[in-house]
Formats: sequence, C-alpha cells, structure tokens
Amino acid sequence: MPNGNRSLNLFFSQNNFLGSFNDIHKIPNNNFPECCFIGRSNVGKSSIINAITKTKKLAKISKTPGRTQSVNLFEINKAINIVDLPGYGYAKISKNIRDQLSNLIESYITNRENLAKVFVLIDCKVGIKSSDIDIFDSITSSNKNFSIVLTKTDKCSTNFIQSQMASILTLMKNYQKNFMKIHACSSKNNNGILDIQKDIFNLSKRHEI
Ligand SMILES: Nc1nc2c(ncn2[C@@H]2O[C@H](COP(=O)(O)OP(=O)(O)O)[C@@H](O)[C@H]2O)c(=O)[nH]1
Ligand SMILES: [Mg+2]
Repeated sequence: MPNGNRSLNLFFSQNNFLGSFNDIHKIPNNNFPECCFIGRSNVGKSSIINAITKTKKLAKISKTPGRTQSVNLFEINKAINIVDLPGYGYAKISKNIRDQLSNLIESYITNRENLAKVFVLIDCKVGIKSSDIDIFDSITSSNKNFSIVLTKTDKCSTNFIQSQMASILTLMKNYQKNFMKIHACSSKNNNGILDIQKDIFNLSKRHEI
C-alpha cells in the first residue's frame, strides 16, 4: 500500500485548534471520541501531534521543558479530538505548580467521559521512570485504555529499540486489562507515525456506530 498514508494525511490535515484550558470543567464537549498524549516534559508530545497532523502550526513546540502547562484541544476532521496534556516529572518547576499540573492531568483522565485512549509517551533512550508508573496507575484506576509510544527512535539503534520494547512489554504484564499496544516512532524521520495515525483513525470509526 505505497500511498496508504495519503488519505490518512488528508483526514488529519482537516484540523482545528479549539483552545487551551486550565480547568477540566471548561473544556468544551463536542462529543467526539478523544485521545490524549501524555508524558514527561520534553518527551516529544507537541512534536508528535505536529507529525500526525502534518502541520507545524498546531502544537507549539517548546524548547523549554515544562512550558506547556495547560490542556490543549484539537479537533480532527469533525470526527475525533486530540489532546496535548502538560508534561510531568520536570524538576525545575516549583512543587506548587507541579502539584497543580498533576491534579489537572489526574482530573482530566478521571473525568473526561469521551476519552477513548491515552497515549503515554516514553523517550526511547530514557525508558520508564517512576513518574510514568504513577501515570499508568492513574489511567488503570480510572479504567481507561492506554498505549505506549516510544519517541525519538531516530536517536537509537534498532537493537536498542527492540530491547526497550521487550522490557516495557514485560512490565505491561501488570497492566493487562488496560494496556493495548506499544508503538515506536520518530517525529524527526516520521517512522511509525502512520501506525499511530491508523490507530487514531480507527478510534474515530469505532465510535461512529
Ligand atoms: N531527535 C528527535 N528529537 C525530537 C523528536 N521529537 C521531539 N524532539 C525534540 O525534543 C524536544 C521536545 O519536544 P516537544 O515536542 O516540545 O516535547 P514536549 O515537551 O513533550 O511537548 C524538542 O527540541 C524537539 O525538537 C524526535 O522524534 N526525534
Ligand atoms: Mg509540548
């Protein structure tokens, strides 16, 4: 399927930024299924949303970790929402703000009714940290589904990517009920982005019925 991604790129290019929100009760509800991207600061959340939607405009790529401190909502093709969540685990912001952000993330995951899937981003080189485990636990206690996305694979060898995936899959045995899949991708060379686009597209179809 050499041009298999052309129609998906077209699908994702129909997108709208609906706004940034600091209070989960203020996020508008258009009743489309929603997926969100979450992960430690600097893991590549904004870059991956840009890569998926094939635009540089949508998510502001911050070179300063911890800068994105609100919930950013995008609507794709009047069919599905994508959410860019604030990063966690960034040591250089005050404990007060860190607590506020983790409350915002937790409250979003727990209360957002149309949230169909959480993509937890893990930097391939860095691997899983305890703050990621806290997120897996929050997601599973809210009984939401999640997939893991290994990011920045352009910086790692194929062998390293394989071994990182294998060790994460071992850990995921503890999360069998809610863990769906592991993706490996790079927003720099676009490897693996098509796979994530397909996943999100399927999510929008499943909820049309
Ligand atoms: N090499 C490489 N760098 C990346 C990739 N994705 C993001 N980055 C870089 O990592 C930094 C943080 O990315 P960003 O998307 O802002 O991360 P966020 O804080 O999670 O939103 C930026 O300097 C990006 O250019 C990738 O796939 N490969
Ligand atoms: Mg960001």
